[in-house]
Amino acid sequence: MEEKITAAIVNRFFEKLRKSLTVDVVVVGAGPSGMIAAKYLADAGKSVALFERKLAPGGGIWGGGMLMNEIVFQDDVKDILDDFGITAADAGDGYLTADAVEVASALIYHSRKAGAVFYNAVSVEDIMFHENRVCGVVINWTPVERLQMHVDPLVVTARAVIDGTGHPSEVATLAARKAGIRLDTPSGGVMGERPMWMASGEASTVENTKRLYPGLYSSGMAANNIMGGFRMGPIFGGMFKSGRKVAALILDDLGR
Ligand code: 48H
Repeated sequence: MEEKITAAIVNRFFEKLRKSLTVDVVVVGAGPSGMIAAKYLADAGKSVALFERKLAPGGGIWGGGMLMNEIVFQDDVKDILDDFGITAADAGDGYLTADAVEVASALIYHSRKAGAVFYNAVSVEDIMFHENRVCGVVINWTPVERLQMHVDPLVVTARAVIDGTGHPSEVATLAARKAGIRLDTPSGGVMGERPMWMASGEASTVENTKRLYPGLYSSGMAANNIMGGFRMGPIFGGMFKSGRKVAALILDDLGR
C-alpha cells in the first residue's frame, strides 16, 4: 500500500508539472485578481499555471478587513460574483458583502475547475527574458527560498506572465531591475503605491491593469503599485475587475 500511495502522488504530480512546463499564461500570485484572470483565461481555452508562494492560495481575501472575514464589493461586479457562484448580501448604497472564506474558496475552486493548475508553496524568484520579451518565470520551492538554501531553480516558459503578487509587485520590480527594461509607466520603473483613497484606488486599479512590456502584464494591487495608484483598503471590486481585464488583454494579444 505504501508504495502505491507514494507512487500515485509522485506520478500524478509530475504528470501535472510536465504539462505546465510550457504554458500560454503564468500567473504569479494566487490572490483575487490572479485567480479571476486564471479562470477567464482557462475558460477561453488557454493553458494556465498559477504559482503561489504560500501554502494556501487566496492572498489577502481570507482576512477581510482587519481579520473580520467579510468582503465588500461594489454591486457592478455582481456578474463576476455570479460566475464564481459567490452569494452576496446587499449592504446598501450600491455595496455587497460576502463571507471571506466563501470568496477565497470559490475563487480557488472555480479557477481550478476551469483548468488552471495551481502550484502552491512555489515562489517565482526571477523571469526568463529573451530578445526583449518576458517569456517565462524561474521557480523554486518556498521552503528553499525561506531557508535561503543554495539550490538552483527550474524554469517555466510562457507566452504571457501576469504579475499578480499584490503590494510588492515582485515580478515587475525584478524585471525593471534585472532586465534593465523600461516598463510602460510614467518613469519606466515601478512608481510605488500611494496612501489610502478608496474611490481613486478602486478606479486606478482597473485603469492601471495593463501590458507593461512584451510578455509581461499586471493585475490587482501590483498594477497599482507599479503605476503609483492610491491604496483602497478592504474593498475588492477593483481587484475582481482587474483580473477580468488582464485576462481580456491577454486574450486580445495571444488570440482568442
Ligand atoms: C509566488 C507570490 C510571489 C512570488 C507574492 O495581495 P494579493 O491578495 O493580490 P491581489 O492584488 O489580487 O489582491 C490584493 C488584495 O488582497 C489587497 O491586498 C488589497 C485589496 N489591499 C488594499 C490595501 O489598501 O491594503 O495576493 C498576492 C499573492 C499572495 O498570495 C502572495 O503570497 C503571492 O501573491 N506572491 N507568489 N511568487 N514571488 N509574491
